[in-house]
Amino acid sequence: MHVGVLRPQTNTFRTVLDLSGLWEFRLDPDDAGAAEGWADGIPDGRLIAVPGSWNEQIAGARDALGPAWYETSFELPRAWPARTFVRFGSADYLAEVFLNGERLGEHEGGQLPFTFDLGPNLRPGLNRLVVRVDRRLFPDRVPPGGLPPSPEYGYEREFNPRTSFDFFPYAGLQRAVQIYGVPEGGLDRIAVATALAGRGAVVSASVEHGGDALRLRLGDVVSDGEELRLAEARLWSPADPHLEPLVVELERGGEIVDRYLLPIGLRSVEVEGDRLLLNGQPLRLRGFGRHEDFPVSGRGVPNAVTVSDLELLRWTGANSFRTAHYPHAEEALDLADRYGLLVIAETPAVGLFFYEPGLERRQEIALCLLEELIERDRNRPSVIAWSVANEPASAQPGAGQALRELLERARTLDPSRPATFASITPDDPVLEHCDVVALNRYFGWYELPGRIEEAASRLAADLDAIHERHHKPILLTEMGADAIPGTHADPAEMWSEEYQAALLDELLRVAEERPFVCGAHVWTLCDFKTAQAEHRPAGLNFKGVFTRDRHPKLAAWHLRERWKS
Ligand code: BDP
Repeated sequence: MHVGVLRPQTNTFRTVLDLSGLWEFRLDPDDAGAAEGWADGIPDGRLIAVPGSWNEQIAGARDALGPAWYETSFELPRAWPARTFVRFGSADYLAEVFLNGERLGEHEGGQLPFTFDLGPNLRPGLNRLVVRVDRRLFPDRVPPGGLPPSPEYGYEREFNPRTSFDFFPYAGLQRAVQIYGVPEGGLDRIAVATALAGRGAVVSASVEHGGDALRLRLGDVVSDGEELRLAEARLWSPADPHLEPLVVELERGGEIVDRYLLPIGLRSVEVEGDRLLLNGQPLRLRGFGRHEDFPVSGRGVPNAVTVSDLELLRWTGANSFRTAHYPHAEEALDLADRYGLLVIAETPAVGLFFYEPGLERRQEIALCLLEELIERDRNRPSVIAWSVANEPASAQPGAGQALRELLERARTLDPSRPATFASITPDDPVLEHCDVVALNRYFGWYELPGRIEEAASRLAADLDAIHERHHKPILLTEMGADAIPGTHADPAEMWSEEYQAALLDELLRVAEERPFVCGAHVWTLCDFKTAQAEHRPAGLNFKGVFTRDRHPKLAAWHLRERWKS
């Protein structure tokens, strides 16, 4: 398997064939498919849309977590580049891939792309691609699951299916599957670093390739080699999200043999004392934690939903979001780059706990997924920080070492961005290892339910104490209240739209009054599906300020009023 090869694009040297459409599909609840030879073709399949989760497409399959098998076939056109790969945008959770009956390999972890070289197994004419996807919940997976609720496992609520996280474990091929062709010895990996220098900027591209000379172009500026200097730089920022089309060209024997177009943004992110700076100016993030979730398509949200979500986010006046609790579709980040939205990019490591079973393996996978995320998103100006985990059980013995390892790995792989994790642990001992302190706080909901004023004072005291101790910028990564759409109460009462709006008003005021709070994210943009639990009416988390079908609740209007004016 290849990680980190370039996202496919079509140009004179490269070609993409998108396999989105209807595939053959069959659930395999007895896990008998491998022994019965389904890798060579699925008997008695039915049709399913790819991309998309299988849980709501297939009647009765809501809680089926696999394994399940997918099959399609494709034929390459005559004019096709020398080397051929398949790329899966996201297979949740474990995918085993077969081409014409030959096993190409497997990939573990949802929401991150992976590729296989099809070379030796390709045939003229039709090629059959079969994928086995397994989304069962086990303690040694990331995120973990399959355990009874217990403080040791970091989760005390009973869900069915047994997730140790608060979102539905949608399964399947949830993003595009693409066949793509690239030239022999072409560009393989591009990692761009930008540094501002006076009025100008230096763009350095670290490139893996099989050619003998490299050329970078940015508009009229051309440079041979891996570095390009701009005398005047127009910076990327939320106010002016200016993207520069960096063209990387590869030469061999005096001829251009490959080319890649990468839109980049010139900007800097730094932590200075208790401030988070973008291009030297203090940032105040306002926005949301966002899930990828929609009826029927599940976690495989169509691009139309991605566009609409980011439109809604901008409608409220937000300037940022966190990709909770896993990497979001590349199209979401394309939009963020274009619109100047600031992104905290999170790995799939939600619900980490630091006891057996599965301890060592979870850590290995978490490190691996972090690496894959950074590889995928490192060239994006919108991404301003890495979140290596959400709500790990950071008070447990061993947590400090494991989380430090994740944070340090992020900084080693990418020294240009702060690293953090979203913490729920009171007096979290690991915060000192984060560049920015990120806090999830549920005052006024799980703690101090129904008590808006006390919730605001508690938040104020908590923020001041943490600032006093750590002297770092603090980002509130989550706060909120469930509001069942259409539920009203005066005086405001839990579960009503009034309560959600009033609580957010108060908590945001507390955050805004503190200059060391570099931002606040409301949990969450839209209502989303969860596994079944006594605290999740209708199998939904209602903390969205928009409904699951994307209509504004009262809180959305309040936020718009606050953030737009
Ligand atoms: C936080 C989690 C988030 C949940 C939220 C909630 O980070 O995934 O959805 O609580 O309970 O603790 O609504």
